[in-house]
Amino acid sequence: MVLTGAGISAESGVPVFRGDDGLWEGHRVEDVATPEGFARDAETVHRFYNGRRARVQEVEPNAAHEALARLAREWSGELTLVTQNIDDLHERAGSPDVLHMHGELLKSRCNECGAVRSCTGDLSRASICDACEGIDCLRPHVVWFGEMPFHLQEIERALDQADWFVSIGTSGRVYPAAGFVRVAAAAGARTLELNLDPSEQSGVFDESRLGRAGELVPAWVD
Ligand code: BJW
Repeated sequence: MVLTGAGISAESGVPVFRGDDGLWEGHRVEDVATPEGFARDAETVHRFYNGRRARVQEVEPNAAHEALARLAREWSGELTLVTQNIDDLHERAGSPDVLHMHGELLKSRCNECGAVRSCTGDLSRASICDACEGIDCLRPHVVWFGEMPFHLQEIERALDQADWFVSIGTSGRVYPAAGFVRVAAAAGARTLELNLDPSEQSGVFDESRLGRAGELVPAWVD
C-alpha cells in the first residue's frame, strides 16, 4: 500500500499545506478547512478552493506520480494507492483506482441531495445543483477537519493485508492517515517513508529516506 500527501505534488507546482509558503500561510485553517468556517463565510471558502481548482488544472504530473503509475502497470502484485491529495495528478499520470481519502478538488457535492458532480470551474453561493436544483447548496467535494474521511473500510482492509506500507510526501500530522503506519506495522508490513524532511511519524517507520519525491520515488520503484 502506498499513501501519498502534498509533498508528492510539490514539484508539480502545487503548494504543500504546512511550513514557509504553505497553503495555510495567510489562511486560518479553521476558516477555510472546517464545516464551521464554511457555514460562517462560504464565499471566502469558495474563493480559496476556486483558486486552487484553477491552479491544479494548469500543472502536470511529475516523475513521482509517473513512477507510481508505472509500478501499478508493471508490478505483478496488488497495489493500493491512497492519497490525501485532492488534485488529480495520480490519475493524469495513469494510476488506476486511486482512493482519495480527503476528496477531490475537481468535484462538487450538494449539501442537500448529496449529488457529486464534476466541477472544473468556479463555485459560489449562486451555484445551482443540477440534481435537486437548489441554490447555495454546493460545496467542494473535500474532507474538512471534523469530517469523516472517505474509503476507510477499503483502506483498513488494505492496511491489514499489506506486505509493504510506503508513505510519500506527508508530514504525518493529520489523522487518521498519520496513524496508518502503526496499523500496517502491527499487521506485519514493512514500512518505508520517502519525504523531504523528517515527519511526525518518522520514528515509527522501519526506514526513512529523505529527499525530493521526484528523485526518491522513481529510484524506489525502479
Ligand atoms: C516533500 C516535498 C517534495 C515537501 N518531495 N516531500 C487523533 C486521532 C484521530 C483524529 C484526530 C486526532 N487528533 C485530532 C484529530 C482530528 C483531525 C486531526 O488530525 N487534527 C490534527 C491537526 C491533529 N482529523 C480529522 O478531523 C479527520 N477526520 C477524522 O478524524 O474523523 C474522525 C475519525 C476518527 C477515527 C478514525 C477515522 C475518522 C479529517 C481530516 C481532514 C483533513 N483535511 C485536509 C484538507 C483537505 C481539503 C484540502 O486539500 O483543502 O487534508 S487538511 C490538509 O492536511 C489536507 C491534507 O491532505 C492533510 C495532510 O497534509 P499533508 O499532505 O501531510 O501535507 P503537509 O503540508 O502537512 O506536509 C507535506 C510534506 O511533504 C512535508 O513533510 C514536507 O517535508 C514534504 N515535502 N516537498 C517529498 N518535493
